[in-house]
Amino acid sequence: MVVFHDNIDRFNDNVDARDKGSDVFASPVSGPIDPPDMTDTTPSGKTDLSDIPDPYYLNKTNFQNTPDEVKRLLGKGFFTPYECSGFDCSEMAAYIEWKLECHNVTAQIATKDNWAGGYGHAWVIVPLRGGKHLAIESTVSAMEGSLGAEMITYDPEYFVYDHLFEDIYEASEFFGACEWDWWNKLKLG
Ligand SMILES: [Ca+2]
Repeated sequence: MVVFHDNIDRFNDNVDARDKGSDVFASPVSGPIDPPDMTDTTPSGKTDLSDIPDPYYLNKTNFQNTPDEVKRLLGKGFFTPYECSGFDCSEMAAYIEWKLECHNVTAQIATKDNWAGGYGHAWVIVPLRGGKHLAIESTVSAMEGSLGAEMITYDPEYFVYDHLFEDIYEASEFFGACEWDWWNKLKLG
């Protein structure tokens, strides 16, 4: 539990520290970590949502659905390095969707099965005031030496997706919580 909170704090280190006091997060279900069965992303048929911490979405300082406010929330990006099939695009997208929603910014998780080279991809879409949208490519800041890289994009390819999930529950119903469980994969050091 302590380690988990430490991880959350560390994750948010680049963000306004005034929010730290409200990082009350229920402990994830304890027990063995899910076996790394990430090569197959097809739904298993049975959906277990009990792995999602409850409560999941927290009430933090309100931000607005504007590019500037989203940028403030994103900060410099991820300190936790990208790890294929461990902490990758889906965990990052889920984390960003969680963070934005906790600050009252509506966000959705988009996925595409055949993004590039046949790989699946996940990212975040934020509806803005006035009907426009921005997309967040969460992986760009996690590559070595790219901390602070611009994650917000308006590239049209980010608005073509196979699925658009409103929240972690919808995304987990479809792909299983293990695809999104950033809360299990934050590492110290
Ligand atoms: Ca959402």
